[in-house]
Amino acid sequence: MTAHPDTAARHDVPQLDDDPFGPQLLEDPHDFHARLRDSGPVVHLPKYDVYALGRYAEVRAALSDWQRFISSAGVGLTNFRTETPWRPPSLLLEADPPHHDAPRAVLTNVLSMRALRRLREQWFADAEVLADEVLQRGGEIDAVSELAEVFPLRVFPDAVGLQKEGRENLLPYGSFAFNAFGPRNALVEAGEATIGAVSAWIGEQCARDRLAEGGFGAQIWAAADRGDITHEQAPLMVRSLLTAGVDTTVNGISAVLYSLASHPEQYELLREHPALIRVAFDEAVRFESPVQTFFRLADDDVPIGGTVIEAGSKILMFLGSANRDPQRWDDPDRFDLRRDPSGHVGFGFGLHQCAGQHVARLEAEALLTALVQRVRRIELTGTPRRKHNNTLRAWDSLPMRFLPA
Ligand code: HEM
Ligand code: OVM
Repeated sequence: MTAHPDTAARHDVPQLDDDPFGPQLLEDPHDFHARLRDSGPVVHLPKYDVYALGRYAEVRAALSDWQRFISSAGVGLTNFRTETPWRPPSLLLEADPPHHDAPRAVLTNVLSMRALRRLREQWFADAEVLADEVLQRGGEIDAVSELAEVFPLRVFPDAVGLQKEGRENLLPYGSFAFNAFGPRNALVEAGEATIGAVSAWIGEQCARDRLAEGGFGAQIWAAADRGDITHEQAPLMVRSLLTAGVDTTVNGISAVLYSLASHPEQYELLREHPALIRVAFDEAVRFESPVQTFFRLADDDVPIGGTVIEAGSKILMFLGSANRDPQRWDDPDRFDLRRDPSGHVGFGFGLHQCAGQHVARLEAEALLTALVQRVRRIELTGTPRRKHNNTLRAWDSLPMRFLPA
């Protein structure tokens, strides 16, 4: 199990005994992140025998160095070289060049800003309808179940070309997949009883004859017809959309709503300057980092920070910590629309940088545009509750009041 049997004997690497996947740190990781960054450029976590990167410079360097920090052994704790993954590996997320190249080129095209232009008008109209519905109900809602989950589920499955029936499987599938990047703790075990049926539904929807004409799914199959990818690859690429495309945006939208509700002066600034809407979403992705962590595997001995990460070791990159590294960001714990959040690693960086980031940004832009036009102020009316997930910084409930303009 250990890449280096003499783990405990190493004196050149700082160690932290914390469990980043335990309930305490999932509830609030920020103090741990600060200790991680302060301990050194690389820290050993004996609990899982992995190396941890918490500083912006090292996280970004690791994300950039796909030759030495590889993804094909899995980007979770499970080492695909020695353990069996819970499902066939992703052709995108869990692949290295050259295998990664063709699927990535196809998906980059299907989800490009240019390709999304045809969705913009409909998504903005859908957002207006939803915002009006919220206000008609009096504006007092749980922003998770009545807004952040509703909007992506109204627009994204239609854009993929999914049938209506069974869409309730999408959130549980994504939630399980993101938990499965962590250790097999209680969060994973809680999903195991139902994941078989949920996975079966997801698998069925990836077939060509299930996907409506013109959608992202059909476009992936069309790429196979052109020979850009094989027909065997197409269903697994559709599966990537169904895995990564919903829970991420739900928590991204939750993050920006929470950030604006808890920083009313920033919401006021946004209403005065709607041109800041896209900055607001990226600043929320930096500030909250809805995807907190991903792993790599060292394909070679890698010298880093005066020590050596041995070949075969797993490396845990803390995106959420890098995104609040005071060496990179002024006043990192402040949600501030006047800063330039670009360069954050909330969507990753380099070869594997989020293929769906334009989808996420368009969803958020549509929703925030509808809100700033209609809502004068967003208030928290109760205590927000986190939902623990091994990878996602998620919410169970965000009680809010939307005051009409
Ligand atoms: C990759 C975050 C939304 C599809 C990634 C990665 C991150 C990320 C951090 C990099 C993984 C790595 O380096 O190993 C997010 C966040 C989102 C979001 C924070 C929302 C706020 C989406 C959406 C889709 C999507 C909406 C699909 C429509 C993907 C895919 C990859 C990916 C397919 C793998 C790309 C590759 O390996 O080449 N995402 N994502 N994501 N994301 Fe997203
Ligand atoms: C995938 C994928 C990509 C990004 C994130 C993710 C569950 C999955 O290609 O299946 O998380």
